[in-house]
Amino acid sequence: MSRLIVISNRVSAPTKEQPTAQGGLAVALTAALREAEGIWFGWSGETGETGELKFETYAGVTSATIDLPEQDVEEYYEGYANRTLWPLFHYRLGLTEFERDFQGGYERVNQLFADVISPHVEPEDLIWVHDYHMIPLGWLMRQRGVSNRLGFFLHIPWPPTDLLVALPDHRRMVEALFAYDVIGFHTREWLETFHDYVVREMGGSVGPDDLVTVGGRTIRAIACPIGIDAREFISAARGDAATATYERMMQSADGRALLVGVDRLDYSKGIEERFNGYQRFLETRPEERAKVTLLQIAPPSRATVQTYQDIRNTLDALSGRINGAFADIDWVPLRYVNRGLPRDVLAGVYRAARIGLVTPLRDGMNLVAKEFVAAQDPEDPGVLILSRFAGAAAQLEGALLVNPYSPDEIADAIARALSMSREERIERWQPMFENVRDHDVIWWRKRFTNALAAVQPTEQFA
Ligand code: GDG
Repeated sequence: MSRLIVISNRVSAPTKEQPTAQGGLAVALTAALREAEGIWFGWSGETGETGELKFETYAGVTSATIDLPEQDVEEYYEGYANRTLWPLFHYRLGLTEFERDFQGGYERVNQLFADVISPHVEPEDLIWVHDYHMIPLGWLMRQRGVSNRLGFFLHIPWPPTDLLVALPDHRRMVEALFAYDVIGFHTREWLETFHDYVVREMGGSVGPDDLVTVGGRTIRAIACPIGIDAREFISAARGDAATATYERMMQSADGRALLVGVDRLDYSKGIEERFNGYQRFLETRPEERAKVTLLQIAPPSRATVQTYQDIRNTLDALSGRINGAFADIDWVPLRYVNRGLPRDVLAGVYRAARIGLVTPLRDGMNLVAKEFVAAQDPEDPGVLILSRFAGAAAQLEGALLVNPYSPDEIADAIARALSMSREERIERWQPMFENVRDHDVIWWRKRFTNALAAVQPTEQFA
Protein backbone atom coordinates (compact mmCIF):
# COMPACT_ATOMS: atom_id res chain seq x y z
CA MET A 1 0.00 0.00 0.00
CA SER A 2 1.20 3.53 -0.81
CA ARG A 3 2.05 5.84 2.06
CA LEU A 4 -0.25 8.82 2.54
CA ILE A 5 1.20 12.28 2.99
CA VAL A 6 -1.27 14.89 4.26
CA ILE A 7 -0.37 18.58 4.11
CA SER A 8 -2.52 21.32 5.63
CA ASN A 9 -2.08 24.67 7.33
CA ARG A 10 -2.48 23.17 10.80
CA VAL A 11 -1.91 19.59 11.87
CA SER A 12 -4.45 17.91 14.09
CA ALA A 13 -2.87 14.49 14.44
CA PRO A 14 -2.79 13.20 18.01
CA THR A 15 0.24 14.23 20.07
CA LYS A 16 1.46 13.67 23.61
CA GLU A 17 -0.17 16.95 24.70
CA GLN A 18 -3.42 16.32 22.78
CA PRO A 19 -3.74 12.51 22.68
CA THR A 20 -7.12 12.21 20.94
CA ALA A 21 -7.80 13.60 17.49
CA GLN A 22 -10.25 16.53 17.64
CA GLY A 23 -13.04 16.74 15.10
CA GLY A 24 -14.14 14.61 12.16
CA LEU A 25 -11.42 15.62 9.72
CA ALA A 26 -8.68 14.89 12.24
CA VAL A 27 -10.24 11.53 13.08
CA ALA A 28 -10.57 10.48 9.43
CA LEU A 29 -7.11 11.55 8.38
CA THR A 30 -5.50 10.14 11.50
CA ALA A 31 -7.07 6.73 10.82
CA ALA A 32 -5.87 6.85 7.21
CA LEU A 33 -2.38 7.91 8.22
CA ARG A 34 -2.14 5.13 10.76
CA GLU A 35 -3.15 2.50 8.18
CA ALA A 36 -0.84 3.88 5.52
CA GLU A 37 2.06 4.75 7.85
CA GLY A 38 1.95 8.27 6.56
CA ILE A 39 2.98 11.72 7.73
CA TRP A 40 0.91 14.84 8.39
CA PHE A 41 2.80 18.07 7.64
CA GLY A 42 1.82 21.59 8.63
CA TRP A 43 2.40 24.73 10.65
CA SER A 44 2.87 24.20 14.40
CA GLY A 45 0.83 27.32 15.21
CA GLU A 46 3.95 28.80 16.84
CA THR A 47 6.20 31.61 15.68
CA GLY A 48 9.92 30.92 15.29
CA GLU A 49 12.79 31.25 12.85
CA THR A 50 14.44 27.81 12.70
CA GLY A 51 12.80 26.66 9.44
CA GLU A 52 13.10 23.07 10.60
CA LEU A 53 10.50 20.34 10.73
CA LYS A 54 9.81 18.75 14.09
CA PHE A 55 8.76 15.13 13.83
CA GLU A 56 6.65 13.38 16.43
CA THR A 57 5.17 9.90 16.27
CA TYR A 58 2.31 9.29 18.63
CA ALA A 59 -0.25 6.46 18.62
CA GLY A 60 1.02 5.22 15.27
CA VAL A 61 0.76 8.57 13.49
CA THR A 62 3.67 10.78 12.52
CA SER A 63 3.24 14.53 12.42
CA ALA A 64 5.85 16.98 11.16
CA THR A 65 5.40 20.63 12.06
CA ILE A 66 7.29 23.80 11.42
CA ASP A 67 7.25 27.18 13.20
CA LEU A 68 6.74 30.26 11.03
CA PRO A 69 8.43 33.66 11.41
CA GLU A 70 6.12 36.35 12.78
CA GLN A 71 6.06 38.23 9.50
CA ASP A 72 4.90 35.10 7.67
CA VAL A 73 2.12 34.51 10.19
CA GLU A 74 0.92 38.08 9.65
CA GLU A 75 1.17 38.10 5.87
CA TYR A 76 0.39 34.50 4.95
CA TYR A 77 -2.07 33.38 7.63
CA GLU A 78 -3.74 36.49 9.01
CA GLY A 79 -3.25 38.30 5.71
CA TYR A 80 -3.66 36.35 2.50
CA ALA A 81 -5.50 33.36 3.96
CA ASN A 82 -7.85 35.13 6.38
CA ARG A 83 -8.21 38.64 4.90
CA THR A 84 -7.97 37.93 1.17
CA LEU A 85 -8.94 34.39 0.18
CA TRP A 86 -11.44 33.59 2.96
CA PRO A 87 -13.73 36.60 2.39
CA LEU A 88 -13.37 36.46 -1.41
CA PHE A 89 -14.19 32.75 -1.58
CA HIS A 90 -17.21 33.41 0.67
CA TYR A 91 -18.51 36.02 -1.81
CA ARG A 92 -17.59 38.98 0.45
CA LEU A 93 -15.73 41.20 -1.97
CA GLY A 94 -16.38 44.21 0.29
CA LEU A 95 -14.41 42.59 3.12
CA THR A 96 -11.58 41.37 0.91
CA GLU A 97 -8.21 43.09 1.34
CA PHE A 98 -5.74 43.09 -1.51
CA GLU A 99 -2.17 43.69 -0.33
CA ARG A 100 0.98 42.73 -2.20
CA ASP A 101 2.67 41.94 1.11
CA PHE A 102 -0.01 39.37 1.90
CA GLN A 103 0.51 37.69 -1.44
CA GLY A 104 4.28 37.75 -0.91
CA GLY A 105 3.91 36.05 2.48
CA TYR A 106 1.60 33.42 0.98
CA GLU A 107 4.11 32.58 -1.72
CA ARG A 108 6.98 32.53 0.76
CA VAL A 109 5.26 30.08 3.09
CA ASN A 110 4.19 27.82 0.23
CA GLN A 111 7.81 27.85 -1.05
CA LEU A 112 9.04 27.02 2.44
CA PHE A 113 6.60 24.12 2.72
CA ALA A 114 7.69 22.83 -0.71
CA ASP A 115 11.36 23.11 0.29
CA VAL A 116 11.08 21.30 3.59
CA ILE A 117 8.52 18.64 2.63
CA SER A 118 9.73 17.57 -0.84
CA PRO A 119 12.89 15.80 0.43
CA HIS A 120 10.71 13.55 2.62
CA VAL A 121 8.56 12.31 -0.26
CA GLU A 122 9.12 8.73 -1.42
CA PRO A 123 8.31 7.62 -4.98
CA GLU A 124 5.04 5.74 -4.29
CA ASP A 125 3.55 8.22 -1.78
CA LEU A 126 0.07 9.63 -2.34
CA ILE A 127 0.12 13.32 -1.45
CA TRP A 128 -3.06 15.06 -0.31
CA VAL A 129 -2.95 18.85 0.16
CA HIS A 130 -5.76 20.63 1.99
CA ASP A 131 -7.44 23.95 1.58
CA TYR A 132 -6.99 27.50 0.41
CA HIS A 133 -3.84 28.12 2.43
CA MET A 134 -1.91 25.76 0.18
CA ILE A 135 -3.24 26.18 -3.37
CA PRO A 136 0.17 26.67 -5.08
CA LEU A 137 1.98 24.02 -3.04
CA GLY A 138 1.49 21.20 -5.57
CA TRP A 139 2.95 23.32 -8.34
CA LEU A 140 5.93 24.27 -6.20
CA MET A 141 6.54 20.63 -5.29
CA ARG A 142 6.44 19.70 -8.99
CA GLN A 143 9.15 22.30 -9.57
CA ARG A 144 11.24 20.46 -6.99
CA GLY A 145 10.93 17.21 -8.92
CA VAL A 146 7.97 15.63 -7.12
CA SER A 147 6.22 13.48 -9.73
CA ASN A 148 3.93 11.61 -7.33
CA ARG A 149 0.17 11.48 -7.49
CA LEU A 150 -0.93 14.77 -5.97
CA GLY A 151 -4.41 15.65 -4.75
CA PHE A 152 -5.96 18.87 -3.46
CA PHE A 153 -9.20 19.37 -1.53
CA LEU A 154 -10.89 22.73 -1.08
CA HIS A 155 -12.92 22.95 2.15
CA ILE A 156 -14.57 26.28 1.30
CA PRO A 157 -16.74 27.34 -1.67
CA TRP A 158 -15.27 28.00 -5.08
CA PRO A 159 -16.39 31.57 -5.92
CA PRO A 160 -18.15 32.66 -9.09
CA THR A 161 -15.82 33.68 -11.91
CA ASP A 162 -16.90 37.33 -11.80
CA LEU A 163 -15.72 37.53 -8.19
CA LEU A 164 -12.57 35.49 -8.59
CA VAL A 165 -11.25 37.73 -11.34
CA ALA A 166 -11.05 40.52 -8.73
CA LEU A 167 -8.06 38.67 -7.26
CA PRO A 168 -4.78 39.93 -8.66
CA ASP A 169 -3.00 36.97 -10.27
CA HIS A 170 -6.13 34.83 -10.19
CA ARG A 171 -5.12 33.05 -13.37
CA ARG A 172 -1.74 32.07 -12.01
CA MET A 173 -3.42 30.66 -8.92
CA VAL A 174 -5.81 28.50 -10.94
CA GLU A 175 -3.05 27.39 -13.30
CA ALA A 176 -1.15 26.15 -10.25
CA LEU A 177 -4.11 23.90 -9.43
CA PHE A 178 -3.43 22.02 -12.65
CA ALA A 179 -0.25 20.63 -11.11
CA TYR A 180 -2.51 18.36 -9.03
CA ASP A 181 -3.93 15.15 -10.50
CA VAL A 182 -7.22 15.24 -8.60
CA ILE A 183 -8.94 18.22 -7.05
CA GLY A 184 -12.02 17.93 -4.85
CA PHE A 185 -14.90 20.23 -3.89
CA HIS A 186 -17.75 19.56 -1.47
CA THR A 187 -20.59 20.03 -3.96
CA ARG A 188 -21.43 20.02 -7.64
CA GLU A 189 -22.21 23.72 -7.31
CA TRP A 190 -18.62 24.58 -6.39
CA LEU A 191 -17.34 22.17 -9.04
CA GLU A 192 -19.45 23.85 -11.69
CA THR A 193 -18.31 27.34 -10.76
CA PHE A 194 -14.75 26.02 -11.13
CA HIS A 195 -15.66 24.63 -14.57
CA ASP A 196 -17.05 28.02 -15.50
CA TYR A 197 -13.73 29.72 -14.70
CA VAL A 198 -11.75 27.10 -16.59
CA VAL A 199 -13.89 27.46 -19.71
CA ARG A 200 -14.35 31.25 -19.66
CA GLU A 201 -11.01 32.45 -18.42
CA MET A 202 -8.63 29.72 -19.54
CA GLY A 203 -10.24 28.41 -22.72
CA GLY A 204 -10.28 24.95 -21.16
CA SER A 205 -12.84 22.17 -21.60
CA VAL A 206 -14.83 19.84 -19.38
CA GLY A 207 -15.01 16.22 -20.48
CA PRO A 208 -16.70 13.02 -19.27
CA ASP A 209 -15.61 11.27 -16.04
CA ASP A 210 -14.89 14.55 -14.26
CA LEU A 211 -11.99 15.33 -16.54
CA VAL A 212 -10.97 18.95 -17.08
CA THR A 213 -8.41 19.99 -19.68
CA VAL A 214 -6.43 23.18 -20.12
CA GLY A 215 -3.75 23.29 -22.78
CA GLY A 216 -2.13 19.89 -22.79
CA ARG A 217 -2.93 19.03 -19.17
CA THR A 218 -5.94 16.97 -18.06
CA ILE A 219 -6.86 16.47 -14.41
CA ARG A 220 -9.87 15.10 -12.53
CA ALA A 221 -12.05 17.56 -10.62
CA ILE A 222 -14.65 15.85 -8.43
CA ALA A 223 -17.48 16.66 -6.06
CA CYS A 224 -16.75 14.82 -2.82
CA PRO A 225 -18.86 15.99 0.14
CA ILE A 226 -17.19 15.69 3.52
CA GLY A 227 -19.09 13.97 6.32
CA ILE A 228 -18.73 13.69 10.08
CA ASP A 229 -17.48 10.78 12.14
CA ALA A 230 -21.10 9.68 12.43
CA ARG A 231 -20.52 6.56 14.54
CA GLU A 232 -18.54 8.50 17.10
CA PHE A 233 -21.04 11.33 17.22
CA ILE A 234 -24.11 9.09 17.50
CA SER A 235 -22.53 7.27 20.41
CA ALA A 236 -21.30 10.54 22.00
CA ALA A 237 -24.89 11.80 21.92
CA ARG A 238 -25.92 8.78 24.00
CA GLY A 239 -22.96 8.89 26.38
CA ASP A 240 -22.85 10.09 29.99
CA ALA A 241 -21.62 13.66 29.38
CA ALA A 242 -24.24 14.24 26.66
CA THR A 243 -27.01 12.76 28.80
CA ALA A 244 -26.05 14.93 31.78
CA THR A 245 -25.98 17.99 29.49
CA TYR A 246 -29.32 17.02 27.95
CA GLU A 247 -30.90 16.84 31.39
CA ARG A 248 -29.38 20.15 32.46
CA MET A 249 -30.62 21.80 29.28
CA MET A 250 -34.15 20.42 29.61
CA GLN A 251 -34.33 21.56 33.21
CA SER A 252 -33.15 25.06 32.42
CA ALA A 253 -35.50 25.29 29.40
CA ASP A 254 -38.38 24.70 31.84
CA GLY A 255 -40.80 23.40 29.22
CA ARG A 256 -39.79 25.91 26.54
CA ALA A 257 -38.60 24.85 23.12
CA LEU A 258 -34.87 25.20 22.76
CA LEU A 259 -33.35 26.64 19.58
CA VAL A 260 -29.64 26.05 19.15
CA GLY A 261 -26.88 27.57 17.02
CA VAL A 262 -23.22 26.44 17.14
CA ASP A 263 -20.62 28.23 15.07
CA ARG A 264 -17.09 29.50 15.07
CA LEU A 265 -17.48 33.24 15.48
CA ASP A 266 -17.19 34.11 11.81
CA TYR A 267 -19.13 36.54 9.61
CA SER A 268 -19.70 33.79 7.02
CA LYS A 269 -21.83 31.85 9.51
CA GLY A 270 -24.71 34.36 9.41
CA ILE A 271 -25.06 34.65 13.20
CA GLU A 272 -26.10 38.30 12.99
CA GLU A 273 -28.73 37.45 10.37
CA ARG A 274 -29.92 34.56 12.56
CA PHE A 275 -30.35 36.91 15.53
CA ASN A 276 -32.28 39.29 13.27
CA GLY A 277 -34.54 36.45 12.17
CA TYR A 278 -35.13 35.41 15.77
CA GLN A 279 -35.88 39.00 16.71
CA ARG A 280 -38.43 39.18 13.87
CA PHE A 281 -40.03 36.00 15.21
CA LEU A 282 -40.33 37.53 18.69
CA GLU A 283 -41.69 40.82 17.34
CA THR A 284 -44.29 39.33 15.07
CA ARG A 285 -45.50 36.50 17.30
CA PRO A 286 -45.89 37.91 20.83
CA GLU A 287 -47.94 34.87 21.90
CA GLU A 288 -44.92 32.60 21.23
CA ARG A 289 -42.40 34.73 23.10
CA ALA A 290 -42.17 32.95 26.40
CA LYS A 291 -42.30 29.51 24.74
CA VAL A 292 -38.81 29.60 23.23
CA THR A 293 -35.17 30.17 24.15
CA LEU A 294 -32.28 30.50 21.72
CA LEU A 295 -28.87 29.23 22.81
CA GLN A 296 -26.02 30.41 20.61
CA ILE A 297 -22.58 28.89 21.18
CA ALA A 298 -19.89 30.90 19.36
CA PRO A 299 -16.26 30.29 20.29
CA PRO A 300 -14.09 33.18 19.06
CA SER A 301 -11.82 32.57 16.08
CA ARG A 302 -9.15 34.59 14.21
CA ALA A 303 -9.42 37.21 16.92
CA THR A 304 -6.42 39.21 15.66
CA VAL A 305 -8.26 40.13 12.44
CA GLN A 306 -10.29 43.35 12.56
CA THR A 307 -13.39 42.02 10.76
CA TYR A 308 -13.63 39.30 13.42
CA GLN A 309 -13.44 41.89 16.20
CA ASP A 310 -16.17 43.82 14.39
CA ILE A 311 -18.52 40.86 14.15
CA ARG A 312 -17.95 40.11 17.83
CA ASN A 313 -18.85 43.68 18.81
CA THR A 314 -21.91 43.61 16.57
CA LEU A 315 -23.16 40.38 18.14
CA ASP A 316 -22.50 41.58 21.69
CA ALA A 317 -24.60 44.66 21.01
CA LEU A 318 -27.35 42.84 19.13
CA SER A 319 -27.76 40.10 21.75
CA GLY A 320 -27.96 42.81 24.45
CA ARG A 321 -30.64 44.66 22.47
CA ILE A 322 -32.74 41.53 21.95
CA ASN A 323 -32.60 40.59 25.61
CA GLY A 324 -33.22 44.20 26.64
CA ALA A 325 -36.30 44.43 24.45
CA PHE A 326 -37.93 41.07 25.15
CA ALA A 327 -36.68 39.53 28.42
CA ASP A 328 -39.05 39.11 31.36
CA ILE A 329 -38.33 38.65 35.05
CA ASP A 330 -38.27 34.89 34.61
CA TRP A 331 -37.20 34.51 30.97
CA VAL A 332 -34.26 35.41 28.77
CA PRO A 333 -34.89 34.96 25.04
CA LEU A 334 -31.26 34.63 23.99
CA ARG A 335 -28.31 32.99 25.69
CA TYR A 336 -25.14 33.86 23.90
CA VAL A 337 -22.11 31.82 24.98
CA ASN A 338 -18.80 33.13 23.72
CA ARG A 339 -16.67 30.07 24.33
CA GLY A 340 -16.23 26.52 23.09
CA LEU A 341 -17.68 23.44 24.77
CA PRO A 342 -16.31 19.87 24.78
CA ARG A 343 -17.61 17.75 21.89
CA ASP A 344 -19.64 15.35 24.02
CA VAL A 345 -21.30 18.27 25.83
CA LEU A 346 -22.11 19.75 22.42
CA ALA A 347 -23.75 16.46 21.43
CA GLY A 348 -26.08 16.75 24.45
CA VAL A 349 -26.90 20.36 23.55
CA TYR A 350 -27.91 19.32 20.02
CA ARG A 351 -30.02 16.49 21.38
CA ALA A 352 -31.94 18.80 23.69
CA ALA A 353 -32.71 21.21 20.85
CA ARG A 354 -36.14 21.31 19.27
CA ILE A 355 -34.65 23.37 16.45
CA GLY A 356 -31.12 23.52 15.03
CA LEU A 357 -30.49 26.91 13.43
CA VAL A 358 -27.73 26.72 10.82
CA THR A 359 -27.88 29.84 8.69
CA PRO A 360 -24.50 30.59 7.04
CA LEU A 361 -24.44 33.21 4.31
CA ARG A 362 -22.09 30.90 2.43
CA ASP A 363 -20.41 27.69 3.64
CA GLY A 364 -18.37 25.04 1.84
CA MET A 365 -20.27 22.28 3.64
CA ASN A 366 -21.14 22.95 7.33
CA LEU A 367 -20.58 20.06 9.67
CA VAL A 368 -22.72 21.45 12.48
CA ALA A 369 -25.83 20.67 10.39
CA LYS A 370 -24.72 17.03 10.13
CA GLU A 371 -23.79 16.78 13.81
CA PHE A 372 -27.24 18.13 14.75
CA VAL A 373 -28.91 15.44 12.63
CA ALA A 374 -26.69 12.67 14.05
CA ALA A 375 -27.44 13.65 17.66
CA GLN A 376 -31.24 13.56 17.46
CA ASP A 377 -33.50 11.11 19.24
CA PRO A 378 -34.99 8.94 16.43
CA GLU A 379 -38.37 8.81 18.23
CA ASP A 380 -38.61 12.57 18.73
CA PRO A 381 -36.15 14.39 16.48
CA GLY A 382 -35.72 18.15 16.31
CA VAL A 383 -36.08 20.20 13.12
CA LEU A 384 -33.10 21.48 11.17
CA ILE A 385 -33.45 25.00 9.75
CA LEU A 386 -30.70 25.28 7.17
CA SER A 387 -29.42 27.99 4.89
CA ARG A 388 -29.81 27.22 1.22
CA PHE A 389 -26.30 28.65 0.81
CA ALA A 390 -24.58 25.92 2.86
CA GLY A 391 -23.00 23.08 0.89
CA ALA A 392 -24.85 20.72 3.26
CA ALA A 393 -28.20 21.83 1.79
CA ALA A 394 -27.53 19.65 -1.27
CA GLN A 395 -27.58 16.54 0.93
CA LEU A 396 -29.95 17.42 3.79
CA GLU A 397 -33.18 17.71 1.91
CA GLY A 398 -35.40 17.17 4.93
CA ALA A 399 -34.31 20.47 6.45
CA LEU A 400 -36.44 23.61 6.28
CA LEU A 401 -34.33 25.55 3.79
CA VAL A 402 -34.15 29.32 4.25
CA ASN A 403 -32.58 32.36 2.71
CA PRO A 404 -30.55 33.63 5.69
CA TYR A 405 -30.63 37.23 4.45
CA SER A 406 -34.40 37.32 5.01
CA PRO A 407 -35.43 37.75 8.68
CA ASP A 408 -39.00 36.94 7.67
CA GLU A 409 -38.02 33.60 6.15
CA ILE A 410 -36.11 32.67 9.30
CA ALA A 411 -39.02 33.77 11.52
CA ASP A 412 -41.54 31.80 9.43
CA ALA A 413 -39.32 28.70 9.50
CA ILE A 414 -39.05 28.89 13.31
CA ALA A 415 -42.83 29.12 13.59
CA ARG A 416 -43.29 26.23 11.18
CA ALA A 417 -40.75 24.07 13.03
CA LEU A 418 -42.42 24.74 16.39
CA SER A 419 -45.80 23.59 15.14
CA MET A 420 -44.52 20.60 13.16
CA SER A 421 -46.04 17.24 14.10
CA ARG A 422 -43.82 14.49 15.43
CA GLU A 423 -44.74 12.39 12.40
CA GLU A 424 -43.47 15.04 9.97
CA ARG A 425 -40.33 15.62 12.03
CA ILE A 426 -39.50 11.90 11.83
CA GLU A 427 -40.29 11.80 8.11
CA ARG A 428 -37.93 14.68 7.43
CA TRP A 429 -35.20 13.52 9.77
CA GLN A 430 -34.94 9.83 8.74
CA PRO A 431 -33.48 10.31 5.22
CA MET A 432 -31.15 13.02 6.51
CA PHE A 433 -29.90 10.68 9.19
CA GLU A 434 -29.27 7.92 6.63
CA ASN A 435 -27.31 10.36 4.50
CA VAL A 436 -25.18 11.53 7.43
CA ARG A 437 -24.58 7.94 8.57
CA ASP A 438 -23.73 6.53 5.13
CA HIS A 439 -21.74 9.47 3.74
CA ASP A 440 -19.52 9.88 6.74
CA VAL A 441 -15.98 11.17 6.93
CA ILE A 442 -14.46 7.75 6.23
CA TRP A 443 -16.57 7.49 3.06
CA TRP A 444 -15.31 10.93 2.02
CA ARG A 445 -11.68 10.10 2.66
CA LYS A 446 -11.93 6.82 0.73
CA ARG A 447 -13.72 8.44 -2.20
CA PHE A 448 -10.96 11.02 -2.53
CA THR A 449 -7.96 8.77 -1.96
CA ASN A 450 -9.39 6.08 -4.28
CA ALA A 451 -9.75 8.68 -7.03
CA LEU A 452 -6.18 9.76 -6.41
CA ALA A 453 -4.79 6.21 -6.28
CA ALA A 454 -6.47 5.44 -9.63
CA VAL A 455 -4.52 8.16 -11.45
CA GLN A 456 -1.74 7.15 -13.81
CA PRO A 457 1.22 9.41 -13.09
CA THR A 458 1.41 11.67 -16.15
CA GLU A 459 4.47 11.75 -18.33
CA GLN A 460 4.60 15.48 -17.87
CA PHE A 461 5.48 15.13 -14.21
CA ALA A 462 7.02 11.66 -14.20
C1 GDG B 1 -14.51 24.54 7.15
C2 GDG B 1 -15.55 25.04 6.15
C3 GDG B 1 -16.54 22.74 6.08
C4 GDG B 1 -17.90 24.63 16.84
N1 GDG B 1 -18.05 25.13 18.07
C5 GDG B 1 -17.55 24.22 18.91
C6 GDG B 1 -17.09 23.13 18.18
N2 GDG B 1 -17.31 23.42 16.90
C7 GDG B 1 -17.03 22.48 15.81
C8 GDG B 1 -18.31 21.97 15.22
C9 GDG B 1 -17.84 21.47 13.85
C10 GDG B 1 -16.67 22.41 13.55
O1 GDG B 1 -16.32 23.07 14.75
C11 GDG B 1 -17.08 23.49 12.56
O2 GDG B 1 -17.18 22.92 11.31
P1 GDG B 1 -17.95 23.66 10.14
O3 GDG B 1 -18.05 22.71 9.01
O4 GDG B 1 -19.30 24.07 10.63
O5 GDG B 1 -17.15 24.98 9.81
P2 GDG B 1 -15.61 25.53 9.57
O6 GDG B 1 -14.84 25.53 10.81
O7 GDG B 1 -15.80 26.86 8.93
O8 GDG B 1 -14.93 24.50 8.53
C12 GDG B 1 -16.84 24.23 6.25
C13 GDG B 1 -15.40 22.29 6.98
O9 GDG B 1 -14.24 23.13 6.82
C14 GDG B 1 -14.96 20.85 6.66
O10 GDG B 1 -14.60 20.71 5.33
O11 GDG B 1 -17.71 22.00 6.41
O12 GDG B 1 -17.77 24.65 5.27
O13 GDG B 1 -15.82 26.43 6.35
O14 GDG B 1 -17.37 20.17 13.94
O15 GDG B 1 -18.85 21.00 16.06
N3 GDG B 1 -16.52 22.04 18.72
C15 GDG B 1 -16.42 22.00 20.08
N4 GDG B 1 -16.86 23.03 20.86
C16 GDG B 1 -17.42 24.14 20.33
O16 GDG B 1 -17.83 25.05 21.05
N5 GDG B 1 -15.87 20.93 20.66
